[in-house]
Formats: sequence, structure tokens, C-alpha cells
Amino acid sequence: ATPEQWTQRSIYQVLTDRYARTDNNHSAKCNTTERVYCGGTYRGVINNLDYIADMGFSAIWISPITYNIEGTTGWGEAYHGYWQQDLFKLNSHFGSVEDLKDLSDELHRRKMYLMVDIVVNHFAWPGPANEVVYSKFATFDSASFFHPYCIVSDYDNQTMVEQCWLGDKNVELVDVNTEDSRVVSTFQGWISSLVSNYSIDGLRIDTAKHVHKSFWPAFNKDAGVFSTGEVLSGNVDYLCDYQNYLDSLLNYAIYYPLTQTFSSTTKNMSGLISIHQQIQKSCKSPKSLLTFASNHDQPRLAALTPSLALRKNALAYTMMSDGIPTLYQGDEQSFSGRSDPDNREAVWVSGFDKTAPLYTMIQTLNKLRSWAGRKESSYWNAMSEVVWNDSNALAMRKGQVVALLTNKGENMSLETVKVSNPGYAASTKLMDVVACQEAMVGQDGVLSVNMTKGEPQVFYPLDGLSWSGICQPW
Ligand code: ABC
Ligand code: CA
Repeated sequence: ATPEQWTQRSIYQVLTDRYARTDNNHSAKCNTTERVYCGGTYRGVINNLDYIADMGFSAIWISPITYNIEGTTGWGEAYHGYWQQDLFKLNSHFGSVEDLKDLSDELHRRKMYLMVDIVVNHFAWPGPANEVVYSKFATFDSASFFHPYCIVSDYDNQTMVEQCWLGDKNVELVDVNTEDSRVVSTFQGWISSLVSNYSIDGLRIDTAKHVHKSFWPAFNKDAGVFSTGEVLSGNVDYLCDYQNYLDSLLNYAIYYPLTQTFSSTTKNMSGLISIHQQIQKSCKSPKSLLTFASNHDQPRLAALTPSLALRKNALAYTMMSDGIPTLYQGDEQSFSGRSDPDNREAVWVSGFDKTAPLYTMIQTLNKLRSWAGRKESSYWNAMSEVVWNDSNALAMRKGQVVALLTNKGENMSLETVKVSNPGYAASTKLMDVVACQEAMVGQDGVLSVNMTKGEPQVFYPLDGLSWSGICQPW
């Protein structure tokens, strides 16, 4: 699928080993600190797709699918899938070729998209650099396919970031020489067949900033599908430049101010607003960035704040801002693991509870977002604009949707907010779809609403909601 098609989607990030098991055993233990396979499979995902689809997600991103280190290492097993050793074989822990094809088919039957995580930057070796046996790697079976050993010790040195090795003596991430023409052509052939064999709709490209930029345009083109790169940097200009080489990026620039702002009741909104605007100026296509508030490398939202109200606001931002909303599995169940490996809890232990408060809020916001786009196709191209703010609240407008977000938290005292320029006609009746509560624009065009308990409010014209199934029946 194309970037244009992806901008209208929302993505649920699945860690394949930790989503659902083939036996559907919800009481199977998964001790994250052990860093071992817990038994999640493609079959498990197939059997539990309703949970994702009913929350309103129209795409999933799954873990890397290629063959990885077998057995244990100083950092445990390759349950996350990032330790590949052979591009042309699957990681059988997650299932067979047939299983993966079935997952792809089942997603497409439901009109959902499949995004696959891929790794170009490195192959993995379970030991120190001087012990790497290159002949054990498939295709790239000699040292000549890799950069010579050196350590990425300075992330400000771009040559080092691109050519030295990540990892450590427990597991070296042997750095592929992506300037070598044999390597380039192998990857191009590989990605175009992978995409067609499994009918993949999009790619999430791991460690994208560790590969020279010039590699990406041809690769993205040969993949023939939407590709989003992981460039782990909070620096707007550094990040946005990569969008001149790849369709899309994980929006790490907004990630930091977003999570900082909504994990504290005192943080001023201005930092978030400023980065929000800078991204719109610097990035080639803000609407095709992935907007997220956590992932498998970062602390869970609930590790940053126990406050449900704050987390609702953070997630509402990811849903209603520019970009493709991307939710990390388990955040909707308020999982609270902090760093790797604690943040990789198995979703099945929640029993796939569809009544969890964040689950239902996200479900509503996914519905509203699709609905807004259906009513008015210009919604997808509209850049979200902060139309009002004070120190601890902001109102953000995109198309006909106005999201009023706050980090005041559940203990705030009741307050009346006056959004002077919400962009609706005078006297328009609105619905806050989060609480299913009506509001009305004043005759002067000002939107006055009460804020209570730190809840986010997301407004849409009431008339426009007929037949939407949102906050109905009346
Ligand atoms: C293993 C163990 C862990 C153990 C670790 C040392 O080794 O499992 O328990 O703690 C995979 C696995 C991991 C595994 C690693 C290494 O492989 O998932 O469990 O850790 O074996 C991607 C993936 C990630 C994956 C890999 C490797 C890469 O999403 O899951 O890890 O395939 C860097 C990379 C980034 C990478 C990330 C983990 O490390 O660039 O691609 N993620 C700075 C740097 C970043 C750097 C980051 C690391 O630190 O600039 O490049 O990311 O924390 C902001 C700045 C940023 C700055 C941050 C910290 O602050 O703007 O630049 O990031 O303000
Ligand atoms: Ca590299």
C-alpha cells in the first residue's frame, strides 16, 4: 500500500512472541526478566484479531520475521526477532510460512494492513566480535560483507553511527556493509520478493539511522510499499531529514515532549506545542509519520504515570494529531513495565479485556478519526493546529475535530475554559465523544466548556455524527 493509503490507517504494534499463543492459554506464564520465548505466534494473532479490529485499528506491525540466533545468549533468547542470521528463512518460533501467509490473508480479508518489521543494519552473533563465525551467516557468509569492528560510542558522530557496530560482547550486532554493491542488490531482491511472497503492505525499518541515507531511496522503491524508518532521535531537523529518503519515520521528535508533558501535572504545554509546530515546518510529510507514546524500547505510559487521566490525554494526542496513530500492545491494558525487558509483558495475561478504560477510549477515537475522514476527505490533509492553550491545556483542531487536552490530572478543580477560536460556526452543537456529552459554541463563536477530572475532550459537530455509531443512539 502507498503512503497516501497508510495515512488513513491506525496501527497496533504487536510483539509477536508476546501477543497470543496458538493454544490460547491465557494463564501461560511469561516472566519478562528471563528474556526467553513465551510462545506467541502468528496463529495466536490470527485467533485474536477481533480484539485489535474492534479497538478500531486497521493495521498491525509485527516483529521481524527472519531467522534469528537459536538458543540462549548473555541477553537471553531472540524472542523479539531483532537478531537475524538469515534473511531467507523464517523464525520458526512464530510459525510457518503458511501461518504467516494465513495471517496476511486474514488481515486482508478484514481490509486490514500488514506491516512487517525488518532489519537491514546488522546480523547478530551471540558472542564477542573476535569470535564471529561469518560462515554461519546465510548469504552474507564472509567478513567482506560487513564493516570492520568498532563500537558506536558517540551518537553525534554520524560516520561512526553508520559504520560501527551496535550490541556488545553478549550479542554483537555485526554491521552490514550497506555500501557494498553485492549487499545492496541482495537486499533489493530480498525485499521485493518478501513483500510479494507475504503480501506485505508496509515496512517498519529498524535502526534506519545506522545505515547511510543513500541506501534508502532505492530500497524503499524496490519494496514498493510504505516504509517507515526507526530513527531514534528527538532532534526535529535530524529526524525530518530522513523523510527525504524514506516515506515515513517513527515520530521520535514528538515522543519526548509528548510523554514528558503528559506524565507530569506541572509541565508547561509550550514545549509540546513548539515541537508540534517545528515538525510541521521541517518534515516533508507530517501526516505520514507514526505518532506513538510508547514502544518496546521505551517505558510504558503507565510506568511514566499511574494517572489514567494523564495517559488518556497522551493517547488522545496520538489519535487526533497529524500522523498515523500507533499504539504499542498492552498500553490499552495499562501495563506498566519500564525498560527493556520489563516493558514486553504478554498481552494474553490481560485476558484481552475489551472493557479496559483505555481500550474503550481508543476504540471511540479510532471510530471518530475514520468517520471524520469519511465525512470530509480533506481531514487527512489538514494539519492539526493548536488553536488555544494555557499552561496546562491545549485545544488542537484538525478538520472538524477539536481535541481539548490537559495534564492537570484527575485532582484538578473544576474549571471553565474558553476556546476563543475553535473554528466552528457560532451556535454549532458539538459532542465530546469521549464522555458522550454535548457542548455548544457560543453566539460569539467561543467554545466555553468545563474541564473536570483532567479528562481529554474531543469535539465533533453533533449533526455530523448521525449514522456514525458514536455516542448513539440518542
Ligand atoms: C539487549 C537486551 C537488553 C539490554 C541491551 C543492552 O541488549 O535485550 O535487555 O538492555 C534489540 C532487542 C533488545 C536488545 C538489542 C541489542 O536488540 O529488542 O532487547 O537489547 O541486542 C532498535 C529496536 C530495538 C532493537 C534494535 C536492535 C534496534 O527498536 O528493539 O533491540 O535491532 C539505539 C538505536 C535504535 C535501537 C535502540 C535500542 O538503540 O539507534 O535503533 N532500537 C540515543 C541514541 C539512539 C539509541 C538510544 C539507545 O540512545 O541516539 O540511537 O538507540 O537508548 C533523546 C535523544 C536520542 C537518544 C535518547 C536516549 O534521548 O534525542 O538521540 O537516543 O533525547
Ligand atoms: Ca550500519
